[in-house]
Amino acid sequence: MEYHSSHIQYEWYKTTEGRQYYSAIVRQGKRKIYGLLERPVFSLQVAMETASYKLFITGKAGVGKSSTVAKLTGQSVPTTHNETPGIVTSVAYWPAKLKESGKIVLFKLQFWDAGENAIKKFDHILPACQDGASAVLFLFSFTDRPSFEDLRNQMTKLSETGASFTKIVIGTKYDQYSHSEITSAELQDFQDQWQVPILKVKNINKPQENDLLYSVDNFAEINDVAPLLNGLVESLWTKGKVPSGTWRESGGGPTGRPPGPSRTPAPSVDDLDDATYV
Ligand SMILES: Nc1nc2c(ncn2[C@@H]2O[C@H](COP(=O)(O)OP(=O)(O)OP(=O)(O)O)[C@@H](O)[C@H]2O)c(=O)[nH]1
Ligand SMILES: [Mg+2]
Repeated sequence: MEYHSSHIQYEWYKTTEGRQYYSAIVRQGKRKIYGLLERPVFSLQVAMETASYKLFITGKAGVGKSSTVAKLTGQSVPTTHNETPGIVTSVAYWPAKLKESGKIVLFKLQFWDAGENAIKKFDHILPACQDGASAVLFLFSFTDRPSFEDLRNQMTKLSETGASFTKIVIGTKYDQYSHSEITSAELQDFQDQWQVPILKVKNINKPQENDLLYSVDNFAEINDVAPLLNGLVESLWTKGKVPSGTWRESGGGPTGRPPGPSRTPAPSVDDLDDATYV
């Protein structure tokens, strides 16, 4: 999951210190669900920076956008495809410890999920999702080769609008990788060419026989989702820290646009510099 040098301590969630923080966002083995205006309450008397991101999820119908958001926010994953009729926003909080400074940052991830058919049907949906977004999550499915082949088009098209989003790619249905026609060499080529990590997700609900495990291990879900969320916040934080213009797509990516401050809106849309005392 780690890509190049990492800024996040990937194993921190397993430590005693980390668990003190993660215990604020779980209850009986499941993550707490937060409304847009809610935030976790930590019992520790520490200053913590909050880094907020608006993330727009895109990808063709049925690729697993709503399922991925459910997984990332701790909600139960839909087992059937119910087309998302408009825009659904939801929030995940994720504390992470930075490697270099040892600082603990509370990541607030606000996901904007719109059904692919709703985007085609209603003109206002796409601009609403893109407006003020820090990053776009491009989803493809490991069981749908055309969804992978179309990534290049989608990413080029978005870059041509002049918008300065961080780009992150997530492959869904990784649990069915044995049925995938996408080779690991192709994934590697794509990562190298676009200089973006490809995160992988298995949007499956916990098996019934694990109920007992979840009821006795308060961190069962944290353990399950930590590699994905750490990978995501790593990409967001890293892109935000790269000086404007030094990060660019190589190969098939668009290169015509001059580098400039608008290149890097991340890491935060609003309150990165807030010192939040909790
Ligand atoms: N096995 C498996 N199934 C998945 C995974 N992710 C999504 N699915 C299934 O794929 C189907 C479609 O998922 P959705 O999340 O509703 O798709 P969507 O991209 O939101 O679709 P639209 O809202 O129509 O644009 C559902 O039946 C999910 O259960 C995964 O990682 N593994
Ligand atoms: Mg959906």
